[in-house]
Amino acid sequence: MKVLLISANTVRTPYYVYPLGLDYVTAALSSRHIVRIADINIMKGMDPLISIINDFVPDVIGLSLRNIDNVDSHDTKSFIPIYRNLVEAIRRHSTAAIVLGGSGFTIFPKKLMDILKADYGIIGEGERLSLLLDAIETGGNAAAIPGVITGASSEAVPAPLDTEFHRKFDGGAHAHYYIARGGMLNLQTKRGCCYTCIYCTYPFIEGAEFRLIPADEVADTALALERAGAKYFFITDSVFNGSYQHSAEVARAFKKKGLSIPWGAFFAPTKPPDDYYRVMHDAGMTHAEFGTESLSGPMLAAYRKPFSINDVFAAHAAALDAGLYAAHYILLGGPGENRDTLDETLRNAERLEKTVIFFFCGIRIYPNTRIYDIALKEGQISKSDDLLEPVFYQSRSISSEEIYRIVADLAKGKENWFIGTGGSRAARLISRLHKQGHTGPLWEHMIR
Ligand code: B12
Ligand code: SF4
Repeated sequence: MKVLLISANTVRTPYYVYPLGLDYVTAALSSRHIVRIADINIMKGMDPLISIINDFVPDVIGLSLRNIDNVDSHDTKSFIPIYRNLVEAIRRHSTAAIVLGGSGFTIFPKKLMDILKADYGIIGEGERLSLLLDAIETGGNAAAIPGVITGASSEAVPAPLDTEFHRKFDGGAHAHYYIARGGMLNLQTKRGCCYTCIYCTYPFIEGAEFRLIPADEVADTALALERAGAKYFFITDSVFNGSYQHSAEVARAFKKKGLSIPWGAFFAPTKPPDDYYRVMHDAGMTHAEFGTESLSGPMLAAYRKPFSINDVFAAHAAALDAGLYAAHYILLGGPGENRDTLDETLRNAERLEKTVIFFFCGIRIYPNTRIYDIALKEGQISKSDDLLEPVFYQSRSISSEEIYRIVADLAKGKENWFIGTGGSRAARLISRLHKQGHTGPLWEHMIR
């Protein structure tokens, strides 16, 4: 069969993100299929896509839906209209079966099937497209494949793959588009997350257990990114240090194989083993992005974070001692947030030295999370709300507007405190620096 895989993502802030998921989907498809990738980010308007469709005449078109909205409680942008236009244009020029997939799709499968009138969807890992193609070819029962949803079938919980998964990275023109715009590519070392933070979709999207990619295989892929011209890569794992042992093995494999480009990852600020961050730094790591979320004891407990305030300071100090840049993400306004917990977080944030802090004022409520159940119980949402249009949790004791005002006031004059990812001002700055040849996420320039 001829399969056209389209990355529908057009978001370029905080920076361009290479559509990693499609490398995995492609790798899983049998060589008897002819597969092409089209990336909407690279195209000017719809005409180039229509030309590809007319030339290639695909039997199946897979659409990767990564982002649903920008998750900004004060300036919400939905990407659904872009996807709707895209599907309408495809339908005008092709009779191919349309299959939806991707992390955004996985959070809202049924609703997106309804809106986009697709033929099939794959909830969770898209490697199962291989089984779906077999079913389409042979007239088999597609709806019986785990994770596959059809217009008629009901929503299912994504069952994590019980097979290995591999990446097919060819380093061609597609990768070069991203390399030319900031030099950044991305890398996965494992899937899943075993923690249970109340607001988080990642265990639902990727599974609740870590599934590790062998360290040597990860390092070989990292080398392939470097050879293709990447100047930096970001590790997309939910939490890189979720397994201290595996992440250290990966870092050692980078070093052993002679990787020379810098890289960064998301970390949980749990108390690290001795020398952990030195091992990371020795292997070329430069940026640690900590998912700290709060610096108030009661709020860390309410969010079910697997660390304490002391752990945060210990992890921060260890990262700095090792010579790394450290940033913290803070999520304000969850269940139990009040003026005291907010003040505690802000006071402690002021004590974090040599860092950049990104404050998010308002937690988006996603289905299949604990905060969804809390919001339901509190009457903030009802079972019929589909939440595709973002709804942000409201603490009973302090409004998100008040939180925003207090943080914005305090952030004035602090060059290293940002609301959200810094909005269009930060995005313009990053884009300018990337054009000047700087590489990486660039927040190190704001460290104070
Ligand atoms: C890493 C990450 C980032 C990093 C990316 C760094 C980098 N250089 O790659 C950073 C921090 C920059 C980032 C930024 C943003 N992110 Co982000 N990010 C993630 C994260 C944790 C992993 C994404 C990833 O690469 N996964 C690994 C790859 C291999 O998996 P995958 O792409 O999902 O593909 C698999 C399946 O989805 C499926 N699949 C994919 N495509 C297709 C296509 C077909 C046809 C099929 C069948 C299947 C399929 O198969 C693949 C293999 O199994 C996800 C959460 C998560 N755990 O998924 C959020 C996530 C995608 N991000 C999200 C958001 C919102 C954003 C931002 C918009 C936030 C913001 N306001 O700045 C920006 C957008 C950036 C951009 N330019 O697009 C949301 C999207 C949901 C939503 N509400 O829209 C997610 C889901 C997190 C969440 N809140 O739940 N992000
Ligand atoms: S917030 Fe991080 S540590 Fe917590 S469940 Fe999500 S990915 Fe795991």
